[in-house]
Amino acid sequence: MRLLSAAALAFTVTLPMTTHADEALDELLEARHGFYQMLAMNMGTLAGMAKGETPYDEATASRAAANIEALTHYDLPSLFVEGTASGQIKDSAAKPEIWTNMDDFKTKFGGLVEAAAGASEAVKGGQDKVGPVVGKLGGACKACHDVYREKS
Ligand code: ASC
Repeated sequence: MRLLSAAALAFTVTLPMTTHADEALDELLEARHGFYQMLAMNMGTLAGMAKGETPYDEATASRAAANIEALTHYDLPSLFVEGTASGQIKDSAAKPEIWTNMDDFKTKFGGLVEAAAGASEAVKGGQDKVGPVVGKLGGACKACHDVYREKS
């Protein structure tokens, strides 16, 4: 009897559905998704103006571009912690290749940093200024997604 309850106790102790480590990784993934969501929202603002779907507004365009610039000053690669690749954690679209090519992954992010530099000024002066900025930013997004993001 005593033995049985010890076994039962061991069972409940060793079988929690999630561990602290899992929760930390889930939180990390949530932060990562939030980062991309903020990027996408601001990209959406610029893309809408570039396509003429929303009226050009210089202040709004410049603010969206400034937000993107600010986001690129965050150390995004630091959120790509081991154990958060697709297949390792739910809802991750990060290809495992990121971790075997971390230097290149960082270079790809550097491409976005470069594309975003000066964007808040570059979108000023008229609707025709937005398209080239969106093209540059979108190109940097795509260069990384083509190699390191799972197709959804
Ligand atoms: C966006 C967004 C992306 C990129 C990509 C560029 O606005 O959400 O993932 O641009 O579509 O090719």
